[in-house]
Amino acid sequence: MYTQSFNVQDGQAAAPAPAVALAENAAAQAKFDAKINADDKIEPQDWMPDNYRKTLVRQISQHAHSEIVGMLPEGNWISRAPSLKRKAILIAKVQDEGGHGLYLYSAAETLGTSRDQMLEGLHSGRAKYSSIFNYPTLTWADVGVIGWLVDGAAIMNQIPLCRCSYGPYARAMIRVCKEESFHQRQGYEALLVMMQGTAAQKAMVQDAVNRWWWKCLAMFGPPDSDSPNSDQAMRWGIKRISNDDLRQKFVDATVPQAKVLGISLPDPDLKWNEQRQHYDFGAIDWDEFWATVNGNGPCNKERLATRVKAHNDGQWVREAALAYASKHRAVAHKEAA
Ligand code: BYC
Repeated sequence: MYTQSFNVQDGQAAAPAPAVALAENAAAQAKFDAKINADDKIEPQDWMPDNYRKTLVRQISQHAHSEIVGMLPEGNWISRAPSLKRKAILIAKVQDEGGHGLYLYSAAETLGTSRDQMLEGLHSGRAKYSSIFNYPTLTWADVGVIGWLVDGAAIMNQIPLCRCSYGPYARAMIRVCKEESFHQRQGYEALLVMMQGTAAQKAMVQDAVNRWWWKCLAMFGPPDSDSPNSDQAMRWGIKRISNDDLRQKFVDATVPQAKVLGISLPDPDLKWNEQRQHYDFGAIDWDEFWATVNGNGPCNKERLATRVKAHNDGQWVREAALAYASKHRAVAHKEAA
């Protein structure tokens, strides 16, 4: 299990007197602030304020949970993919999402919270994961739309996280973003092919876009005015761009892609604003968003039940791995003796 300080030895000196401890804390805080102001990275062995650590564990573990729960809606289509090529691509994509979860759990573990603790939070329903994965994937077009829009929104949110002030998270995000970029393109390409197909295929794409568009806009989180965590996270360099600004960037980038695809986006208020040099868009249904975040979306219960079952079914694998490791340790001990 990782601790805050990898380099602290057992049997350290007794705790310093309160006045000394206060001065040490102030010096550590000043060093931390200087690093943040200089845009340097904070590393696991560095001193950090408790709330910085808590915020990171919250965000990174939620992110990790989102990746592994995010495997489920698309995983549903692996056995029904329309060709061998699409099946191979989808298997690779879903596997990548599992990998992202693992990098992110590892990054969060460097802050002193174990993977078991994080998974317990997910399985008990206490921890959050992205709202977007609580909606059903009704047709094959949903798989393409998830790649194009959901992964597209994820990249928009995650590119700035490559510059996050916490080193292990920032470094994990570099690899995640490279893979997400492939995910987005494969989704868009799958839709481009469907849009050259029959009228029924085109209608299927349009229907999937209609169902996912608003959910993707909500994915960026509540408006800045209702986002309790944003200000402090921005000051700490964890978040670099606000929820609303990312949402706007996503809309501006996606409208031209929709035109190339030949579909319409389901928003009568969507129009270019010459003065702002951005697209205006309609109101998001935040009541629906909060209901979903709070466990009452169409698939919340099913998603959690599937995750819990997968975890329980994997118990024997974890036990076997531990038994194998301890057997190896015993052999190594015997050889060294
Ligand atoms: N869903 O103060 P705010 C993926 C919560 S995975 C649920 O703005 P913050 C992919 C928020 O946690 C996509 N909850 O919070 C995988 C907070 O509640 P708590 C996941 C949400 O943290 C497979 C409260 O609302 N990406 O891309 O500053 C296949 C107030 O919000 C949501 C990440 O996790 C939501 N959509 O900002 C395909 C990226 N939005 O914790 C794709 C990393 C907000 O105070 N995370 N909440 O109880 C972030 O960038 C930030 O955490 C967020 C929220 C922008 C999501």
